Amino acid sequence: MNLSQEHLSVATTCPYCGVGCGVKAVPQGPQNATISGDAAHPSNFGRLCVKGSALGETLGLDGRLLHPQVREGGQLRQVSWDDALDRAASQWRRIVDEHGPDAVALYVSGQLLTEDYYVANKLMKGYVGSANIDTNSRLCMSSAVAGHKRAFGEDLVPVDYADLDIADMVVLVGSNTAWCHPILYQRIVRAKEARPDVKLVVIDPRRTATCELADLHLPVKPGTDVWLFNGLLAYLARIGAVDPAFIANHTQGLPDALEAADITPEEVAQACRLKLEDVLAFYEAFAATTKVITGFSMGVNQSSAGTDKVNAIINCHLLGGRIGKPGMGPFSITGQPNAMGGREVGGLANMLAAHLDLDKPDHRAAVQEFWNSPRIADKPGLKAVDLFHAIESGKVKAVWVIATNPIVSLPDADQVKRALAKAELVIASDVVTDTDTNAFAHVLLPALAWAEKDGTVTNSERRISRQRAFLPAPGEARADWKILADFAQRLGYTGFDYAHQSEIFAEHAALSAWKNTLDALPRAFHIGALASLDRSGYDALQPVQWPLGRRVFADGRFSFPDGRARFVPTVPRLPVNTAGGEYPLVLNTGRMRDHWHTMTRTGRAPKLAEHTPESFVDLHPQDALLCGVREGELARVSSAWGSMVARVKHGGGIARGSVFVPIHWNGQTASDARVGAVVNPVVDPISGEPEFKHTPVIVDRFPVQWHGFVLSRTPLDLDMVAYWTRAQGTGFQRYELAGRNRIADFGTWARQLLGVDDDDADWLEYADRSAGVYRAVHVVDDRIAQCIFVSPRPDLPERAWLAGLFASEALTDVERAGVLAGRPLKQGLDAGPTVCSCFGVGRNTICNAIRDKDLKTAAEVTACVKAGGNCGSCVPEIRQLITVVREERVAAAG
Ligand SMILES: Nc1nc2c(c(=O)[nH]1)N[C@H]1C(S)=C(S)[C@@H](COP(=O)(O)OP(=O)(O)OC[C@H]3O[C@@H](n4cnc5c(=O)[nH]c(N)nc54)[C@H](O)[C@@H]3O)O[C@H]1N2
Ligand SMILES: Nc1nc2c(c(=O)[nH]1)N[C@H]1C(S)=C(S)[C@@H](COP(=O)(O)OP(=O)(O)OC[C@H]3O[C@@H](n4cnc5c(=O)[nH]c(N)nc54)[C@H](O)[C@@H]3O)O[C@H]1N2
Ligand code: SF4
Ligand SMILES: [Mo]
Repeated sequence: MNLSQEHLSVATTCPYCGVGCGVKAVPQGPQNATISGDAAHPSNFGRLCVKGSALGETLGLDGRLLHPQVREGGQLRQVSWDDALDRAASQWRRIVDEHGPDAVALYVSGQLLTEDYYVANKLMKGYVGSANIDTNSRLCMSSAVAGHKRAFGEDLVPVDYADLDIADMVVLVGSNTAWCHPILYQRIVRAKEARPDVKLVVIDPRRTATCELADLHLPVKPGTDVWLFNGLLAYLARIGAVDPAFIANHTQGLPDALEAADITPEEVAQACRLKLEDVLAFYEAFAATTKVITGFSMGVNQSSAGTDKVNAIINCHLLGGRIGKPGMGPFSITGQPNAMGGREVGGLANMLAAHLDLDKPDHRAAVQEFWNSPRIADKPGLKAVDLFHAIESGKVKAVWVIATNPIVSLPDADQVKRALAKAELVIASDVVTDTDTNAFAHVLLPALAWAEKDGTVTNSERRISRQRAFLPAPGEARADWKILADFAQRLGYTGFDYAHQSEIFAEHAALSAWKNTLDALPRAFHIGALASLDRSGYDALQPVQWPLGRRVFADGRFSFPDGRARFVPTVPRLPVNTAGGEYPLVLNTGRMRDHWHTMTRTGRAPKLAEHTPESFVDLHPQDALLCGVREGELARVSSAWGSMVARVKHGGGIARGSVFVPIHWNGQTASDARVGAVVNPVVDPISGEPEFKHTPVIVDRFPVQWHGFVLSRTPLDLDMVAYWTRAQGTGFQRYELAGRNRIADFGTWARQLLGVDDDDADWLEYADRSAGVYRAVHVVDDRIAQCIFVSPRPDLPERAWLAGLFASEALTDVERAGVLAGRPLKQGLDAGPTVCSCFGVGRNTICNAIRDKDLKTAAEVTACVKAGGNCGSCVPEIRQLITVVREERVAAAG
C-alpha cells in the first residue's frame, strides 16, 4: 500500500480462519478493494496467507443474494423485507403456539460476528424459551469446549500466540497447521529458524505439508490418540517427570487418571501402529522439555472419543505443571474466525451466555435477570446432528439456518436434505443465492458479507478484533443482527431495539461482568471494562485480549469452586464404526490449502482455484490396486450412509487402509463430490461432535467412456454429462468432465454441450475418431470463447497454458494451431499447474528454474522465481519439487 492510500485504508479482520489476522482494505470503487496485511495487528504483524491475500477477488456481486425472497410453488420470488419477515415471523409464531418453543430452532455459525451471535442466542434462550440453538461449532470446537470444561471448569484456552515464539517444543496433534492456520505455522517456522533446537512433532495419520519441517512425524493409526497420550502420562509419571507441588496445590484426580492410563510404550506402539523408537523419542523429548505447547484441532475434536482426546492431552500438561506459564500449554486451535466469540456468547445448545451454564439454576436466574427476559430455557437444546434428526421426524418444524451450509457440512448429509425437505418452515440467511442448503429455503434473507459487515470477532488466542465495513451494503442486504432483531420485534419481544452493533457489544461486555465476583458467579471471561465503550470508542477499538491484562491460569487458579484443575480419566476406545467386511477402508476428510469450506467465497477467486481445481480421493497405491482403481481415473467412495465420486490420486501421504477426501466440493461445484453424504453421523457422547475423520468405506471404479475438459466464458448445460466439476478461472469457468455415453458425432455433441448453435461460428476442430480424441476451439471476435478436449483416457493437455489464452485479445494462428495440437507450439509457454498462488507461479516454471539454475533450497527458488515469497504456504511443495528434480537427476545419471 502506498502512503497516499494509507488514509483511505480500513483496518479489519480476515473472515477465514481462527488465526484472526488483521487486514487493511483500501476501497477501489463500490465492489473492489486492495487488501494487505495489517502490520499493527498483533496476531499477524502484517502477514497474510494466500486465502487472506486473495480476499480482493471475492468481493464482486456475481451470485450475491441481494434481495429477500420467498418460495412459492417451488419458485423463489423477490419480496420486500417486510413481506419476508412477516411471513417468517407469523409461521414461526403459529408453530410455537401450536407445538411449543421446542418445535423451532436456530442453526447458526462461528462465522457470525459476536454481536449477531449474541442476539441469536438471546432471542432463542431468553425469549422463545428454548435452547434449540446450535451452531456449526458443534462440528468443530465442541469437543475442545467439553474437554476444557471438564479439566478447568470453564472453556479457556491457556496459550497466546507469542508463546509459540518462546516454546522449545511444539506438538501438533490432528492439525494441518501449514494449510489451515498458515500464519501461525509460519510463526512456528520462524521460531525454529531462529532457534534450530526447537522441536516440532506432528501427530497425524497422514503425512501432511505440516510434517515438512517436523523433527518427528507420528503417523498414528486413526482414532488412537488417547492411547498415545495415556502412554505419555504413564511414562512421565513412571520416570518422575512430574511437578508434585503443582499437582498437590492446583489439581485433583491424578490417581484415577493414572489408573485409566496404565499402558506401556510397547503397548502404545502396537495400539497406535507406530515404531516403538518414535513413541519413545516423543515421550523423552516431552519429558526433557519444560516449554511445550500441544496444539490440536480437528484430528482431535472430530472423533467419537474427541473429548477424551482433549483431556488426555490436558492431563499430560497438568502433570508437569506445563500450563499457565510463558511458552507452554495445551492449545486448542480454533477453526472459524469467530469460533471463540460464539463460545463467549454461549451459542451452543448446552451453554448459556457469558460462560454461564445452562444446567445451573442460579446461572439461569442471573442471565434472565440481566436480560429482563420473559423466560429462560431450562434444559439443553438439541445438538446439531440430533437437531436435524428431530426435523426429519417432525418434532422440530421450523429451522432458521444462518451463515452455514449444513447440506454440505453435516455428516450423513443426505439425511439433512430429507430433514429440510420435510420441515414446515426453513429460513436461510446467506450472502450468496445458490447453495445446496438455500435450495431448500422457504424464506431466503440477504445478509451483509465480510466487506460490508461491522462488529467484533475473537480469535484462537482470545483476542477481540473489530471487523470494519469498507464497502457499501449492496442491494437490500442487512446485518445478521439486524435481521434477527427485526424478527424478534415482530414476535412482540422487547429487548431488541438496538440502534447500532456497538450497543449489543456493550451489553455483551456488561453481561460478562454481571455477578462475576469470587463470591457470586466467577468466570475468567470478564470484559466488563469494555462495557462502557460508546460508539466512537467501539469504532476505534484496538485488538484486545481477554482476560484483560493477565495470563490465563497464571496464578494456578482454575474455574472450579475449589480452584483446582481436574485430571480426567480417559479410558481408550476405538471409533464406533471400524473398517472391515463390506467397508474395508477408513475415510478421513479435511481441508485444502486454498479453499474455505463449501467454497461460496474462495470458489470465486481464480487465484485460489488453481491449486486444487477438482476434488479427489487420495489413497495408497496398493489399496488402489485392490479396489481396481487407477490414479487419474474416477472412483466412487461409498459408505453405509451414502456415496460420492472424485478423481483418484496418490499424494504419497496416506497409509494403507485409509483414504482422504477434501470437504469443499458440493452440489454447486461438482456433480457428485459432496463427501458429507458419505460421512457417518456417529458423535462423541459428551460433546456431540461428529466423527468426521473416521467412516468405513469402500472405493470402486466409476467407469466412464470418455474424459474431457472445457474452458468456457459462458456456462455449460451440465445435464448432458455424468461427471462434472467446475472451477473459477480468470475470465472463464473450467469444467472437468467425464461421460458414460458413447459419443457418435463429436462435433454435434460438443456444440450442443457448449451451447454453440450458430452454423457460422468460428469453430475449429480436430477429431481422431478411431482413437476417440477430439479437440475444438470456439473463437468469438478473435478471442478464445471456449475450448473442449476429449479423450478415452484422463491424459489430457495441461490446462494452465490454455487458461492463459483467455487473457489475450486476439488468438494468433500459432495459438489456434496449438489448441488443436493440444500443446503450446512455442517452447516454454507451459507454466504447469499453479504451486504458488500468491504470485501465480506454476510447477513447470519452478522445476525448470531448479534444473537450469541448480537451485538447492526453497529460499533460492523464491529469489529466482518469487514462488514462496509471500505467505510461504507453498514452501513445503517447493521443497518437494527440489527433491523430485534431484531424484530425476539421480535416475537419469544411474
Ligand atoms: N485452508 C483452509 N483453512 C482452514 C479452513 C478451511 O476450510 N480451509 N477451515 C478452518 C476451520 S473451520 C477449521 S475447524 C480448521 C481445521 O484445521 P485442521 O484441524 O488442521 O484441518 P483438517 O484438515 O480438518 O484436519 C486436520 C488433520 O487431522 C488429521 N486426522 C485425521 N484423523 C486423525 C486422528 O485420528 N488423529 C490425529 N492425530 N489426526 C487425525 C487429518 O489427517 C488432518 O490432516 O481449519 C480452519 N482453516
Ligand atoms: N466431512 C467433513 N465435514 C465437515 C468438517 C470436516 O472436517 N469433514 N469440518 C466441519 C467444520 S470444523 C466446520 S467449521 C464446518 C463448516 O461448514 P459450513 O459452515 O457449512 O461451511 P461454510 O461454507 O463456511 O458455510 C458458510 C455459509 O454462510 C454464508 N456466509 C458467509 N458469510 C456470511 C455472513 O456474514 N452472514 C450470513 N448470513 N451468511 C454468511 C456462506 O455463503 C456459506 O453459505 O464444516 C464441518 N463439516
Ligand atoms: S491465516 Fe490466512 S485465512 Fe487465517 S486469518 Fe490469517 S490470512 Fe486469514
Ligand atoms: Mo471448523
